[in-house]
Amino acid sequence: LKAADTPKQSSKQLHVDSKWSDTTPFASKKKLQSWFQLPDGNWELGTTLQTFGNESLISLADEKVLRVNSETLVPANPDILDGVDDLMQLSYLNEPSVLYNLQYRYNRDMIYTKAGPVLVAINPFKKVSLYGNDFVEAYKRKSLDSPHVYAITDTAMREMIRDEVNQSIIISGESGAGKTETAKIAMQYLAALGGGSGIEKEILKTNPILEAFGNAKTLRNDNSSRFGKLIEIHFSETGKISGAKIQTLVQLRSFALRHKRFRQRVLVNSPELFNVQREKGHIIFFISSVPELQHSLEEALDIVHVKKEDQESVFAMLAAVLWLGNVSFTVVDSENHVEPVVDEGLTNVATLIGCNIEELKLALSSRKMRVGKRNDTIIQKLTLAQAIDTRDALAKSIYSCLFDWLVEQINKSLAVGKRRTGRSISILDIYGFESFERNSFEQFCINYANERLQQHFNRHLFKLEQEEYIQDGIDWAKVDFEDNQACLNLFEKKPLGLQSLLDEESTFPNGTDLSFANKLKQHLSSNPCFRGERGKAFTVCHYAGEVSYDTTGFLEKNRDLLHMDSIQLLSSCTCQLPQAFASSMLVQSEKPVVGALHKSGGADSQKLSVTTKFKGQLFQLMQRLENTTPHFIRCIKPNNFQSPGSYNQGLVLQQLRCCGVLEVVRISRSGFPTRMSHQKFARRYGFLLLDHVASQDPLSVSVAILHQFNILPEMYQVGYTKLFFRTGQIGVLEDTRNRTLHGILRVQSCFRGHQA
Ligand code: AOV
Ligand code: MG
Repeated sequence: LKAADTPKQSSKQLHVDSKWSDTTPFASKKKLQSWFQLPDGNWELGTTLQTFGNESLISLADEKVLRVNSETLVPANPDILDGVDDLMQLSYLNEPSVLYNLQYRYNRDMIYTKAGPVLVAINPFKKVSLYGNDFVEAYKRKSLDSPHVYAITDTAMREMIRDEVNQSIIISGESGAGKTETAKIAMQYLAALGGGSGIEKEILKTNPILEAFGNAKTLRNDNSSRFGKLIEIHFSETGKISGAKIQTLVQLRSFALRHKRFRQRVLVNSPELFNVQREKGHIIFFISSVPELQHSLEEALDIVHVKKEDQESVFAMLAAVLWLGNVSFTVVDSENHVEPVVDEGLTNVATLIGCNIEELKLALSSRKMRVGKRNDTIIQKLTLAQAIDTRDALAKSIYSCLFDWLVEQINKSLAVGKRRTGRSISILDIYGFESFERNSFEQFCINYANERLQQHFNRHLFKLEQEEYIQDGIDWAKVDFEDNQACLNLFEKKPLGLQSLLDEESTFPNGTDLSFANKLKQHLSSNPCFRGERGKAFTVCHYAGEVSYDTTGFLEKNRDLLHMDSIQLLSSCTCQLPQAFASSMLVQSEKPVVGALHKSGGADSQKLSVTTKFKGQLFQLMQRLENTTPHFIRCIKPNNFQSPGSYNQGLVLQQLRCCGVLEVVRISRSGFPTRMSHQKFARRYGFLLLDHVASQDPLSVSVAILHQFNILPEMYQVGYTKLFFRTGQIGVLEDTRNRTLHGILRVQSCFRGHQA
């Protein structure tokens, strides 16, 4: 608090004043209060007892009195603003005030709050009674208008019909923050509003299917999606759902199937089989071990018209992937060459994919190579490490193909009919920005995607703000705005950007993670968003903060090689799915490259690099979003234990930064975030005028107030219908208003005392 804002009173008077504060309806118990940051990072409300020079004496809740530098104090909002349902209503839009407001609401099970155009959703980690038919009805009839996923979905629906423009609902947030649940809640609302044809039931059933195959149990979330998803829901002219289309973003999955002993033989219906645990910190898919879920999965597959026999094949492929993980090898010579052990695992894989057991053994333990001028084929035996990599690459490829195949089947079933209107609402559920102690290739891709989304978000907000200012005749040039284009350039620039350099290094036979890291330092060090670190690491300045990446494993993960031998094995299978997978793998391969490419000299299928594929899919996705009106939902995880009722300020703050909520606040702050109509302003503060104003129209009264209070011209703008203020300006007026009202009350009370 600036000294000028603080009424000069003795501590005795202050005591009297706070008593008043507690009993009068106009009271502002926090009028002398501000936020003080404790050493643990948490903020606490403190009362300023005295200010001298640049120091303040403050008392905290536990009656402790501290002498602090006044500049470290952050102003708190007046009481009347406790728990407002839009953060933009706060007079002081600082971090502790935002945190406090969200917590205030969260403690009362109000998990949704608006931050201007953005909906903030804090994961309750428990059932909250905010959903279901009654709520759907209430939002539909608009008898409820508190922030909610239903409300934002309703807006999207209305705007789609009113403006005839496609809409999108963009959900982001950390792992476990509630994105997938939120997406489902939005889908349920759409199904309730646009249902009728029956296709909405199919659409809702895509969730359990994709979750069964695309989710995994991780440290952060028991049901974590390992893929990004955009579902485009189409509507007929009458506003009924007519179909849908799903697009997924590369599954980012570290895959490590190691020697797990399964108790059961390959039986499609034995659920234990489909429960592979995490190992060495890597994540593997899992299908629930609960039989009912297995059953409901089959039911869901029925509903989206996956034929029974195809379902059998799906489970067979899944079992094959699992059994592959059980395949082990024995060393057969002094050069560490290996052969697969012929056991239950190996024979089951052969049976399940329909191949010859000898061919499977060969594919897992050797590599065909062409050598010499005559291109003679020789067979090279694999070492143990190579064989394990080959086995895991095969399992991973089959699994990825299986997932893509399922999405394709679902899309066929949900295909939009011929009489399409082209109107749609897309829901995007994407992994949010990640920053860990150690960040790898997965974070590199995820954070790049978020950087793109952030730009989309910024541009949209900027546009919205601009429209409102222009509508009210405000000088728009006074608002500054920062973009994250520089960081995107760092990733995307050709030939000297992070992605190009990674792809280039990945194709070099002698490229290593270290040589890649060195190349980055050599070419990018002048970029302000980049910093080389010691050894194999580098740091990127993202919009959400700095992230250091460890390049260990980057090249291998980016190459994602699969041997030609493995593809040939699949195409030789008698079962239909492996054959289809082999063809799609060949389509993906630009060209099968022979020899020389790889250190080991094997023939590998040179697929598009993962970075390139990821970027391609992301661009497609962004393109689809670009032509829509976006609505943003930011999911926040209040604690790391998936437990209800616990709110960790530091954790929430970090996410607010990462998901751009504080950026919204910043953008608004750089403009004129507080808006009040001429009428409201004149009504609220008019009584403070000392001089008579000739004209009583709201605009003249408003201007007179501004003059009387010496509000600096750069601190406000007068629009056609509203007054626009920089942050905090209204707070000053509110304080004076409150003080004056107290004064009046006190005089009245004294007067009454006299009379008595
Ligand atoms: P995510 O999608 O954001 O994580 P989920 O949507 O899977 O997170 O949510 C994680 C868990 O939080 C759920 O399984 C629920 O138990 C709980 N939860 C989330 N939202 C709600 C809600 N509105 N009401 C009650 N419980 C909720 V990840 O996919 O890991 O990035 O990769
Ligand atoms: Mg999810």
